[in-house]
Amino acid sequence: MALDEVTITRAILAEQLRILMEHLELDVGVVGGGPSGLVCAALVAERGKSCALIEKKLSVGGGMWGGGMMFPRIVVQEEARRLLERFDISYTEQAGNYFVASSVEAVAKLTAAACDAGVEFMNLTTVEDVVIKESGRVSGLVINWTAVEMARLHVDPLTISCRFTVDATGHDACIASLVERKTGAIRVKGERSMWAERAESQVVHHTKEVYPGLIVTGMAANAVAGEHRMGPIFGGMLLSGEKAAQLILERI
Ligand code: 48F
Repeated sequence: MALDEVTITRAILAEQLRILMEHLELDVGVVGGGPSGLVCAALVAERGKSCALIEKKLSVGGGMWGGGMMFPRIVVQEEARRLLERFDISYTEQAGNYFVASSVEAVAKLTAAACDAGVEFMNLTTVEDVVIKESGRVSGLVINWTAVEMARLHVDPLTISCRFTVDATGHDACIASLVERKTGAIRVKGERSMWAERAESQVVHHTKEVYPGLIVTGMAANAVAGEHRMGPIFGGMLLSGEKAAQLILERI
C-alpha cells in the first residue's frame, strides 16, 4: 500500500477536529492527569458522563510515575486496597498492612481504565483561566497549548464549557488559585509539611466543592485546606478521586 503524507495529515486533522468539536460542552472537565484526576475521570465517564481530562504535560500520571525518590514503587494502605483491585493493579503486601505497587503499572492501568470508560485526553494543554459569569459558578475552562505558555507567546486561548470542573492539579491547586485570584471568594491556604498519616486521613475529607461548580481532589484538596503532604503513599489520592466522582454523580 502506498503511504501518502498528506493523507496521513488529513486523517489526523479530520479525526482530532471531530473529537474536539464533540467535546466543547462537557459534563465534567478534569484538570490534571495525576492519580486523583485519572480515577475521577474514569469513574464519571464509566457512568456515561462526557468527560475530558486536560493535562499540561506530554504524559498523564503526574507525580505517580516517580514513585518514591525515583524508585518506581508506590505504597497504598488497607483502606484503598480495593481500588488497586478495582483497577487491576497488582501489588505485594508488606509489613504493617502496606501494599506496594509498581508506579508504572499504576499509571498505565488508571490511564487505560479512563480510556476504556471514554475519557477524552487533551494533553499538552494548559488551563489558564476559568469562565465565571453572573451565575457565580465555574462554567468553563480556558485552554491554550502548553507550548504557548512555555514560550510566553501572546496567543489568545479557546474555551470549553463544563457542568463541573475538577481541580486535580496537585500541590499547586492551580484552578482553585485562579478562582481565589479572580473572585476573592475562596482562600488557598497552601500545603503544609510532610505528615503522611494526617495528610492521608484528611485528603478525602477536604475533597469537596470549594466554589460553585469547582471540586478539588488529590493534593489540590489538601493545598486548599492548608493540610499536610504525604509523600509516596497514594491511597488517599485514589480515594479522593473516587469521592470527587461521587460528588459529581450525585448532582448530574
Ligand atoms: O501532582 P499530581 O500527581 O496530582 P494528584 O492527583 O497526586 C499527587 C501525587 O502525585 C503526589 C502526592 C501524593 O501521593 O503528593 O504528588 O493530586 O498531578 C497533577 C497534574 O496536573 C497537571 C500536572 O502537569 C500534573 O500532571 N497540571 C497542573 N496544572 C495544570 C495541569 C494546568 N493548569 N492545566 C493542566 N494540567
